[in-house]
Amino acid sequence: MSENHRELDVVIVGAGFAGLYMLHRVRELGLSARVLEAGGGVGGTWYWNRYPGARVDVPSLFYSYSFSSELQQEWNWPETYSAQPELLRYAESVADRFDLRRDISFETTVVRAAWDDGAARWTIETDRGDRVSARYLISAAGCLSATNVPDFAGIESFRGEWYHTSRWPKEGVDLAGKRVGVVGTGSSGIQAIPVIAEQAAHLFVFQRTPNYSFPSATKPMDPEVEREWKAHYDEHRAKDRVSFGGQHVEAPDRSALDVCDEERTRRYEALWDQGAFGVLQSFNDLRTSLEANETLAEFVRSRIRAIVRDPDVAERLCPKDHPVGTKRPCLDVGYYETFNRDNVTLVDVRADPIEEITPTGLRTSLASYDLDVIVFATGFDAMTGPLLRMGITGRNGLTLAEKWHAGARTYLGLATAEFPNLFMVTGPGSPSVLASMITAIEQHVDWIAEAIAYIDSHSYDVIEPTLEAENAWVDHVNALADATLFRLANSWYVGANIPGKPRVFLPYVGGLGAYRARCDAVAGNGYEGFALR
Ligand code: N01
Repeated sequence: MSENHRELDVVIVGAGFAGLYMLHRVRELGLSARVLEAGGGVGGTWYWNRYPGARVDVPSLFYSYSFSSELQQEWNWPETYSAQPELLRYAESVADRFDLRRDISFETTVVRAAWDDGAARWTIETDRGDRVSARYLISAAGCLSATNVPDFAGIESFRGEWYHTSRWPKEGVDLAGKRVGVVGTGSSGIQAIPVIAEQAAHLFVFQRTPNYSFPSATKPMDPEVEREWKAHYDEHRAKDRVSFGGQHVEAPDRSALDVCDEERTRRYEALWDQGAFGVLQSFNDLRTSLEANETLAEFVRSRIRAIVRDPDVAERLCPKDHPVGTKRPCLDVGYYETFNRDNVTLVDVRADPIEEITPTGLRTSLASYDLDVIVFATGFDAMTGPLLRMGITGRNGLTLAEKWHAGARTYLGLATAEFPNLFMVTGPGSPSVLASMITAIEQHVDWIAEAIAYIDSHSYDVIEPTLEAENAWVDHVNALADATLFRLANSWYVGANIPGKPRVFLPYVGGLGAYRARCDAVAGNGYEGFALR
């Protein structure tokens, strides 16, 4: 970072979809800004997650920026659900189109950020020894960017290669003829396993919790569909912005318990065959009634039993410990079918836990497995991890880790009391991961840009939520989550995947449309719930 960047209006952390658009917006306000990005290029999630089979689970006509009409008209998506290389190409093209790279420092990780109340500025330090001062600090570090590699004993002794799915080497990994172990069966594992099985000599899948996975609906883009969509893009986007999940779908109006078994199964079958998450929208009480939810859960199990030939393996793949949809559901291309291959072995590490990594592979309580490569598809310290790893200190030396010791507390998922002029794009307490991410990102970035414009035009220096507003928001987020089945799962939504992490439901379940209305009302009422100085 050069000298002349040391006194800035804004520092943005992360050059994924959130950071790129945030930079574009603050530049439009005439502010000086710098993006600090740990990776060697733009793209965030799609820069890091290069594992085999990585693909978005939202249709690309939705999962794309809406802020530039020219961009959305000119970009052509070759597939309905894009694979990682195409999404990375898109992010790179956006960075070039809006000339964003000149304000981004790559391979630069924030290690400390401290608020100076007297100067009303943040001082940000990086692993390269930079020290930069900014009026605003904006985290665009993402919800799923803090990698989780479990603390397995003996990992340093392993003589083969090991990788985490979200730190997959750019040049790829040659798995041909190798004995490969994949630990983890979340979205990443479920996408990678079928592709790895085709390459490896033998694949061992170490599964702790079986997951519900639906067939992906990905296919080549029909040019006619794309043309029609683009002709009405603004109308589609307008509906998406006020929808529940950032992607407009007709809301179901019937309970799963109000129809007979045959009709219910017919509906599940039809929506399952269409692929993607449509089946989760079959009825209106699948998220709130355990009895209704169990009808869909049992339907998914019946599909698994129909696909997987070995009944014992099928049974071990059937999720039974959590309601369907309460962990992030997965989309796959041939996941369950993979277990019919002769070169694939499923190991149940709930019944037979991993004891240690050995020089030659992995040892469970009952057996040893010789492996050349171990792939950890073990997920992330979600939502709070990226923020806490930045070493943020607010007013009076209070660290974010201290403030959030019992769980994240924010106002609107955008800001937190005692940390003035800090904004979070898709922070804990906002719809974020429960919505289509780019739609959620655009809403947050626009709101933050408008808040900064308001502060500057009213000659304020500082914006910070009141404790009262924050407490009320946290109570609201919890009350909404309590009315759903989400809390019944040991998911990363509640931090259950990270030993010692406080169990708090992190996203806002009220829907993006309702959330947007609330944020707009807050701004319309002169930033109600915020103290402006
Ligand atoms: O991570 P996960 P992910 N021993 O946390 C297991 C998004 N995403 O990277 O369930 C043994 O879901 C763990 O087991 P358990 C999406 O939002 C999207 O797969 O904790 N196993 C689990 O099976 C997704 O939800 C896309 O019992 C251990 C797995 O590792 C989120 O990212 C694609 C273990 C981790 O699953 C995270 O997905 C990919 C241990 N010590 C990701 N620790 C798409 O758009 C963990 N596990 C399609």
